[in-house]
Amino acid sequence: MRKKVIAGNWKMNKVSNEADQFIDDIAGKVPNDDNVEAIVCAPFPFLKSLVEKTNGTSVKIGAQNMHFEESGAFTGEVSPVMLNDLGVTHVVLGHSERREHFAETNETVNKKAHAAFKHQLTPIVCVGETLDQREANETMDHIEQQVREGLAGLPDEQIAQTIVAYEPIWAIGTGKTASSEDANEVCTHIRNVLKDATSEEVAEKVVIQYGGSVKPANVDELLAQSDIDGALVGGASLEADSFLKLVEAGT
Ligand code: G2H
Repeated sequence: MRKKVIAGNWKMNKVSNEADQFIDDIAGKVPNDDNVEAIVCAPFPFLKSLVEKTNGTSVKIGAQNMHFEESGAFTGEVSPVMLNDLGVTHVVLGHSERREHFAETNETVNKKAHAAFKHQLTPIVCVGETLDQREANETMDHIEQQVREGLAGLPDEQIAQTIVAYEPIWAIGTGKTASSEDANEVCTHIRNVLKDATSEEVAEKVVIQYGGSVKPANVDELLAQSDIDGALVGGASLEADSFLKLVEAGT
């Protein structure tokens, strides 16, 4: 039985006092339930404070990106060593906004996934198709390639711990959500690709999230699907009340 994982992706939002206030508002209200995990993926400047503030609670803190190298001449970058040192537990990799604006590729995602595990970080690996790809019937092939190349070379026990987030690009921040059935069809496809790449036992352990305009009003229906094990949530994760409702839906 897979647990539900609700991850907020704040993207480039909030200032430090707003970030701290959010944690104050949810602290003590996030259920301590083995069936659901709540993660807040925040901008780098807030991570230290948020890790400290969530210490002793069931909320985990994640980053939204990182470099794959441990240190060196990479001006402006943040390494997995730094994240691990802060107590960060998760890292979003290959979000479509990073693929689109920051030249992230399956190859860099793969290097980062390896680096994440090396430094005890759980990667949330994002995959998704554009509207053009969906209309050209290329969704399944595109997703398969992103999954296979993004996770290439990881041992089975690491693949079992990887979180894969399916985010159709046309549904991100647009208010359009894939229908629960359409979202589940792709999530099932991801699990089948993982089965083929590893084994049924491993693939059944992988948490697969849906992302793209998830909100309290549609989360129940999405989480009720057979292969959707959680949500990666942007806009609706910015307000404490809304985030709490999403986590509650996972219990
Ligand atoms: C997709 C999602 C969070 P939103 O990017 O990763 O954002 O929920 O605002 O569509």
